[in-house]
Amino acid sequence: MSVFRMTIGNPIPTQAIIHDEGFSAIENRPYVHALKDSVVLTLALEEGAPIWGLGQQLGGINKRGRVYGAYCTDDPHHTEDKTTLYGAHNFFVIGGKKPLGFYIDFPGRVQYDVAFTDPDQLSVTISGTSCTLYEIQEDTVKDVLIAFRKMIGKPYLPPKWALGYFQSRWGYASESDLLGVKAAFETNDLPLEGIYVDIDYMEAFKDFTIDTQRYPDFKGLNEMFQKDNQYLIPIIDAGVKIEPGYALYEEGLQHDYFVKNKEQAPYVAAVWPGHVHFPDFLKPEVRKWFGDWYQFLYDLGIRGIWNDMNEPAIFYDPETLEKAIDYATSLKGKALDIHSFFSLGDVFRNLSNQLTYYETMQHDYLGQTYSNDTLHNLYGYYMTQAAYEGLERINPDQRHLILSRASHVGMHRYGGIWTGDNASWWSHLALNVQMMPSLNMVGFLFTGADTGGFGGHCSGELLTRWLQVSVFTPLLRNHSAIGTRDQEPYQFGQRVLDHNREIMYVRYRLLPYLYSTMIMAWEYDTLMFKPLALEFDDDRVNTIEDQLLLGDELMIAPVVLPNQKGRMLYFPEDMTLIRLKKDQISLAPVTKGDHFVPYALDEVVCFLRRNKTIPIAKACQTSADLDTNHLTWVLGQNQAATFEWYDDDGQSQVTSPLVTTHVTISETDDFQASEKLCQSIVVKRPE
Ligand code: MIG
Repeated sequence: MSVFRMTIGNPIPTQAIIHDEGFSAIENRPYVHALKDSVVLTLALEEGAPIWGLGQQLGGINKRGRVYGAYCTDDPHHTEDKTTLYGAHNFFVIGGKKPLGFYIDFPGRVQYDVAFTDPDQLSVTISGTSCTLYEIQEDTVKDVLIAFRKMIGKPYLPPKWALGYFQSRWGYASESDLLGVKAAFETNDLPLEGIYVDIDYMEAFKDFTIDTQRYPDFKGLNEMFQKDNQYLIPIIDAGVKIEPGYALYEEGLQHDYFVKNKEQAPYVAAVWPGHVHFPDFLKPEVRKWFGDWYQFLYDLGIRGIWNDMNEPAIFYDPETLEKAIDYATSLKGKALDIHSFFSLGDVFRNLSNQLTYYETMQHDYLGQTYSNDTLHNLYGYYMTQAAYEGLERINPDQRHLILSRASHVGMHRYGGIWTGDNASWWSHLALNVQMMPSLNMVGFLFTGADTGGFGGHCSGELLTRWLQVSVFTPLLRNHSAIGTRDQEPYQFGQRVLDHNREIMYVRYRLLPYLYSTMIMAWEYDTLMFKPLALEFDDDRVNTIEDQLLLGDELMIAPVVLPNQKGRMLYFPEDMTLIRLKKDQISLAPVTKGDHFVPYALDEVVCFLRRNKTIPIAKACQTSADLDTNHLTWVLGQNQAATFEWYDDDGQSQVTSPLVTTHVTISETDDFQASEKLCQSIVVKRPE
């Protein structure tokens, strides 16, 4: 592996890169321009060379033709003109004959102009004078991706049950709401692995408290779920409510654990609980303290958590709000011209997440003081490290479910991410597909989007089509915002319910395959979801943005538009079409080229590559009921194939090298069903 490292100035350490053995130090590169307040990279692009990477971003798999920013931002309106989301992932690869990878190790704001202003140039603006730059040279894009993943270390792995179907909704207001959801899944014969429990469970939005009015016996409630092998996953927010007598607040104050303002007093901002302080997660002792608090939830039986608002999101700070109110007051009784009228609205509309808040916040990091703005992207990362290590101290032998909204490269070692507050829009379904490979490239394997969309009102058809996508992503969570149309799979009438049931059960049928594939991607530092262009050397595949490879075996090509009966797609080689339902598997050969493939609402369609086989389980209610001793192995257009299969108890720590089983399936095995070119066979699991 050829990695070159260039240190500019005196960079702030981020712990993103943890393996740097054998790297060559370089002094300079002609594309690096150190300016007064920034470092700018200008990279010439070959015509048509694709750009991969950048992690969580709007836009395509190929990043060309757009601007992007890396600055963790809570913006729930992911419209096309936006440039920043919740994560900051400064890794990209320029494809073409001699692929080049770059990682910009810098925790502040970075902006990318990827062949937008100039079609032949990629420029990066780093908002600071110090950073570490890594340049990765390999023969293929795939090798660059592997090299980068080796540099950043193995991803966090969730327990197997985290890959079950989870329901969620902001606004489940009480114990009876949660029990009602559980019962409705049972009555409607739908599998359910658990519920993500949003801020409504807390007392006045205070972390590590339970509202006992609405949840009189949270522990007992959790036990009711647990006896059916279901899990509750409560949310934790970054801000700690300022409230005398509240233990978390008092301890934080007493030990000087909160982020300061410029006067060295704890910084005050407002989020859900009203006025809050932010734990300074950049300090190890604060991570230890806050991490230990997860014990409160653990003792209630909780085995997974969900960290939110950790960009950190700020609704307003009291001083800025005061100024806004003063401004409004100064206009009182005046006849407003159009400018003052609009500025009045803007003053309030723009109160959230202002740059000045982050400039005011002061961290104590590695013995130095930094304003949050200069290392903004590390905050959620270290909050999630605190959660991971806290749970690890409580139970080192088990994996826990850990999900975070904000992220940075390096955080992938401590938790997964969901893609934040998307909307119930068809375009966001397409975006979900496009984002998966890029998230894998920067180390996130346990990831997925809010199925059905978070904001806005979902239609039955959109939810069904979305389930057909999420059925393949490790995180499968139907989540929606308070005030939007109810979005549980049974809220759209009998027909939609019947469709959703088929698909949700298929998730469990695919679980042995998905679990193995995720952990294999962990072991080999590869992508679980790959753009087709990484595997096929064919001009057509370079432009495909709505089909992906999943593991080494499957291609997926979901329907992401309304009112469709199927879709056109391109087969880069002969494949086997697999149609899956709760109790059916049907197979058909497809030849290389373009074909229209019917895709109904009550099935899951995927395509098996040549000389491959995958296991399909029987449908079941939760991952605990999964029967991996009786699997149907689907064999494609070949007489035999071998699958490298990983499985375990689903919760013990995974260690490398993996112990895997090579399962060889051939035509001569015990056939259960057979068609001319494709067979579905049942084999027993090898001893
Ligand atoms: O300001 O906890 O992204 O999943 O439902 C909104 C309420 C705060 C944002 C999260 C979303 C969650 C919501 N939270």
